[in-house]
Amino acid sequence: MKFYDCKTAPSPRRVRIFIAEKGLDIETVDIDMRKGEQMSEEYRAINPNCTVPALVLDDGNILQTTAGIWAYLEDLHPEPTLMGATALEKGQIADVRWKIEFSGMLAMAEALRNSAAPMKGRALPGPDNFEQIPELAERGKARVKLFLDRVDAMIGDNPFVAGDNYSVADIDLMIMIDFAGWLKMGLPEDAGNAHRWYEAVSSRPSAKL
Ligand SMILES: N[C@@H](CCC(=O)N[C@@H](CS)C(=O)NCC(=O)O)C(=O)O
Repeated sequence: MKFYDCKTAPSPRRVRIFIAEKGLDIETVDIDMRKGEQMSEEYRAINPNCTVPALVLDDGNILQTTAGIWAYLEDLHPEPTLMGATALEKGQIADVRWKIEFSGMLAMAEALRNSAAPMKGRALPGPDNFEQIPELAERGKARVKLFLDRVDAMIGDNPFVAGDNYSVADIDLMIMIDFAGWLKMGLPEDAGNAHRWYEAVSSRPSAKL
């Protein structure tokens, strides 16, 4: 297998952390997005979406999203479970993940990609170019703030965001919060549950990756 990573981007970090939590050793190739390597002909042959991560399997099949790579590796290496052990846990983790992805990560991408100078003309990832829309940046920032204000209630008294066990939902939420730091946004100071949870997940060795 060959994992196409990018050390500076949030989505491939989700896969790096997952691989580390599983204790796997997978050959890794770094795609330098600052040099536009995700747009190269060579990489388009691997992932025509021009996005990282991607995972090339030994039989030549290629997985082209975080969710696809996670699902495949979880099935191949069920322990430690990161996507739920029971039917209910699997469903709950998928529910929480989608909320984090939609209201957190996509809102943050909307805010950043529509305002950052290096992303001028590249307001969406992928093979097609789109201009920035400043109003979307403002809407994105407002959505990120609402999301961050709600993390404390999402965690509540639970050790982890989807319940009793560490899961891909924790990976997503930690990465979303770190990603929000790019716009100097963060958890409210008085969000005690959220800070307790963040300290626990970000002190895991995998979080340093
Ligand atoms: N949901 C997709 C998102 C992939 C994605 O958008 N990756 C970003 C990096 S975080 C990317 O490749 N961007 C390419 C670009 O900006 O041109 C996944 O998780 O695989």
